[in-house]
Amino acid sequence: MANLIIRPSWYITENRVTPERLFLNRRKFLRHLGVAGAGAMSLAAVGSSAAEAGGPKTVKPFAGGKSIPAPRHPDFSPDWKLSDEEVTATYNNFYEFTLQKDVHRYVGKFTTDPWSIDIGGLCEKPMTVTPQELVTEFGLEERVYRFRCVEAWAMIVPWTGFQFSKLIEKAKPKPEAKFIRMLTASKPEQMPGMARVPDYPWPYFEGLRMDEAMHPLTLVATGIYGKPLAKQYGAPIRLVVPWKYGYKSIKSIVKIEFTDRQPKTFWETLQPEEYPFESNVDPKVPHPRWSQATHRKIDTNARERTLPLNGYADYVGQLYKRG
Ligand SMILES: Nc1nc2c(c(=O)[nH]1)N[C@H]1C(S)=C(S)[C@@H](COP(=O)(O)O)O[C@H]1N2
Ligand SMILES: [Mo]
Repeated sequence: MANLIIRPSWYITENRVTPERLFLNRRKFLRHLGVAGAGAMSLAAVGSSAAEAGGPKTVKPFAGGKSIPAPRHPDFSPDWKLSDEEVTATYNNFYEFTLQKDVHRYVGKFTTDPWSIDIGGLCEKPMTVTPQELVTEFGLEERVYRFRCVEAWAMIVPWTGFQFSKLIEKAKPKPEAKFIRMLTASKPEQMPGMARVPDYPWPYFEGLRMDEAMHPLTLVATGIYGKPLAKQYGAPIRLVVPWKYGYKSIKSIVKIEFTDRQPKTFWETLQPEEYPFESNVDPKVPHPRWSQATHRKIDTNARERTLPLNGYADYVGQLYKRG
């Protein structure tokens, strides 16, 4: 067994996902994605769903969706069956619009263009950027991730985006910066849910430890199912942290701040025992009001066992080893 390579359970070897001829284009892909020199762990190979439809395509800037579908990253794209797209687009959590799941009915007035994101706090290069600028600079890739809400439902979806680490490195955080705080847009006149729960501490805010934010799995998404994010998913730009409960994946981000202290979060402010800062998916730790041992797939209603760290334990487990 000594030479058996242990892979994360969601890992799939490249020859299972990449048609033979794409191996030849590998170098080209790596070059135009700007990932050629990057770490072996996450960027061993880059295939392309676009390429399967007729040769490699350049990653174009964010422009009403012309940039996507983006090349699929096989290291992050196991052959799991995707959740039904119509179900995931009509079963969302976005409390700024409604406390129910039919968020798509309430997003009509929400404008996501123009959009800008303020990056500041403890960093050398504070800046204001647009989603378009970020996508132009970092490129886009597609990744298939599990997603697990604290309410015990789950889905598997293909996100389009870039690693959060790229954006963090661009801002050059100072050594004292140990955490990142993020903020959702506050547009009460366009977000009918805000007025319905005036006691909530709007705007929605979340946070991560710096090492969590820098982890290769942590994605900034601008698209889903090969299309720009529909508004109910958190257009134009949101976070995806697949080993944590869904509420950590903050939507429609307008601000990113580097801090030296663990920031408060929206849900922690409301109910600290139920929604602590870390909020890693853990089937053994029940929510005070329900079990987290299993979840329901939102499209098929299938019950499945929930995995530690949502199935990403081999990958991110080392972040939580006490030393
Ligand atoms: N700004 C904001 N971000 C948010 C939420 C929210 O209400 N407001 N809900 C969170 C929760 S609880 C979940 S489960 C996910 C849902 O993402 P989805 O609708 O794309 O599936 O978004 C998270 N991000
Ligand atoms: Mo959630």
